[in-house]
Amino acid sequence: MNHTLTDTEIKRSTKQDMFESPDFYGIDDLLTEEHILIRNSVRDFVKKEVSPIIEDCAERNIFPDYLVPEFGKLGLFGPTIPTEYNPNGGLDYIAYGLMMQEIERGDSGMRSTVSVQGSLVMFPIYQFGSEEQKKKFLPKLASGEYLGCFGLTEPNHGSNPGGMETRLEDKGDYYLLNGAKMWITNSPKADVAVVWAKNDEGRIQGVIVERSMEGFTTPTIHNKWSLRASVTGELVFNDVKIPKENVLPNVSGLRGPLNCLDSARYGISWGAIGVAMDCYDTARRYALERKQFGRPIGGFQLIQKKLAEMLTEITKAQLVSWRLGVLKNEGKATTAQISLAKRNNIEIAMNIAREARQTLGGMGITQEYSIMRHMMNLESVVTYEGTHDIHLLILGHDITGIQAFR
Ligand code: TGC
Ligand code: FAD
Repeated sequence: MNHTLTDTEIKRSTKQDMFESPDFYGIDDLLTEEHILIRNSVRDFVKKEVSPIIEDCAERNIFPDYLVPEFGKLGLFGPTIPTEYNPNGGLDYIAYGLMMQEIERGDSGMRSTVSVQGSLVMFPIYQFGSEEQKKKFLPKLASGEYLGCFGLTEPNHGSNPGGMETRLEDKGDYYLLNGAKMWITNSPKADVAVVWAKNDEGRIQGVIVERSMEGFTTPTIHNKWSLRASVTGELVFNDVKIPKENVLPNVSGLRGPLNCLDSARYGISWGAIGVAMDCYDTARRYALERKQFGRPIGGFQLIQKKLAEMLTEITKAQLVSWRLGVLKNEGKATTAQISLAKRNNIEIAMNIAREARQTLGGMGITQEYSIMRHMMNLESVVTYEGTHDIHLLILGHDITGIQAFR
């Protein structure tokens, strides 16, 4: 990746990140030593490298791209992919979830970069790619030498990706790609894009588009109030010649991209817990320090109600994601179960962020604290990877057997 930033160009805060995670039901006892080690190493990294720079990045709308190889060194990219293709891989889905929890505790935009790279770029190449594609792309994506993006959403097709208009025409020796994708995380910086397009028969196929291909551009989307430390853009294909060896050979149909989304949505369910924990921890500390009417506000029943309800919802969400991780490890997690976890955990994170912000009074709207940034980020998280209502409809379909999408 072509880095445009160094860490010296970003203002580092000297404020220490004191985060401590709540573990009210002893969930740590359900984890292995390796899980805890991984969780703690990502937590330490976030405290040292993300928390000090993230407010400045979010304020100035800067993607700290110099962190991408650092994420690679930490093993955040594609941790469940076998070590044959990812030297840091071979881990289970609980380890992956804990990584997403910790990185999103720092910032949802950082988790976006990581989950797109791992679940939406490396996963489809690993799951549906040829041996040559796996060897060519996976090690570079795992190390962060390459940054990837995932192109499914189009200007006219968001919740309904099956209606996509991007076309892949067979020209004999090669394919020709035409169309556009919208709202693509990482796209302006990406070296490779996994793109979903319809072939001559109208079937959806996945292709690996490389930065150097003529006719391929990635304009940045500006003026976001959310995920400001993440970079989002378009993918525009104007007669892009795609070599036949860049088509993912082992999948066709919407199940290709939706299968990748299952993995990314699972990670988001853990990431949302990270955000909720950060907001709760900030509110708890503040409530013990801030005095009004001659005593800490944490002594007032209404503040205690907020904190007690936050802890209750975090604990329930932790149990949901942990159990879902076990089901994923056993290959049993269903799309509807994943929808329940993504939907629930983002909703509780949004509620907790709002209550935590109010606990801080006026200070809650400042950059001194992470809560307002998290609140703004969650507006994207509740929208991407399937909106809140789409996940409700996936659950409704599962419960009744009746599709209510159309
Ligand atoms: P439907 O008819 O239900 O299904 C079409 C085909 O797909 C199969 N299928 C799945 N396969 C694997 N995994 C799943 N989760 C699957 N869900 C469905 C299904 O069996 C069928 O197969 P076949 O062989 O019969 O064709 O599809 P539909 O067109 O009715 O749509 C269903 C719906 C609305 C649930 C789906 O399209 C959907 O999930 N929409 C939301 C779109 C979405 O989530 N987009 C995300 C874009 S990527 C993104 O946001 C990245 S942000 C990353 C970040 O920054 O973190
Ligand atoms: P629409 O589909 O137009 O939905 C608008 C509203 O209508 C929503 O409330 C929705 O719930 C509702 N709605 C739609 N259909 C129905 C229905 N059948 N019944 C009831 N209500 C319905 N996409 C990618 O492919 N790759 C990425 O990397 C990526 N990154 C993103 C990053 C950010 C910051 C954001 C904001 C989005 C990103 N997306 C990405 C796109 C994201 O997945 C879409 O925004 C999302 O799927 C919703 O699509 P839409 O925005 O077109 O909304």
